[in-house]
Amino acid sequence: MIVRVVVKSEKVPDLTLQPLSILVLHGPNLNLLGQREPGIYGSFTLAEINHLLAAEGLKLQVEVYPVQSNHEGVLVDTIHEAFGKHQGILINAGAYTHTSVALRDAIAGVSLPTVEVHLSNIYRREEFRHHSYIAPVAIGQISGFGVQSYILGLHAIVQHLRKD
Ligand code: CA2
Repeated sequence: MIVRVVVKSEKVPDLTLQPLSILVLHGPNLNLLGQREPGIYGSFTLAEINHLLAAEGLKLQVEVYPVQSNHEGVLVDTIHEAFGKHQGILINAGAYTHTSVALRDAIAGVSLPTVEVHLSNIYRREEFRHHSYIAPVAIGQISGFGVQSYILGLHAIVQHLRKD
């Protein structure tokens, strides 16, 4: 599912800043956010999270390009297509975090800086969520801050890409 979110700013843009496009990848079941399990994942819907990211992107002068899929192969294809199109990836791979060598290889294959995010603190949950196949190929991981994990992750990737 591809959602285009347009937010307008009245701030004067800083023309010295490098224009950036960030792929935001949401993995399986994250389309259910806001409808079930608010105790674990909060009450924001995925559309609201994408809207918040677009608004934050506007402040940072970056375009965010959100994609959600429940299919591992679609996520792999989207990562491949990101090469040459986006400068970085913000990913919540959902349950594929803990299972997918294919996603890990795709991220390693495109060599795009990637930040892994999770709404919940995966280390405070079941043992099987403590291991991430993504973490070794990501520049960093943010876990446990609800929707703020995404906002912090966006700042982290932009900071990484714009560092001198
Ligand atoms: O905390 C996270 O962001 C997770 O990536 C969420 C995944 C989970 O498998 C990871 O271990 C941690 C699950 C996303 C499922 O989202 C739902 C939302 C509402 C209702 C049911 C599932």
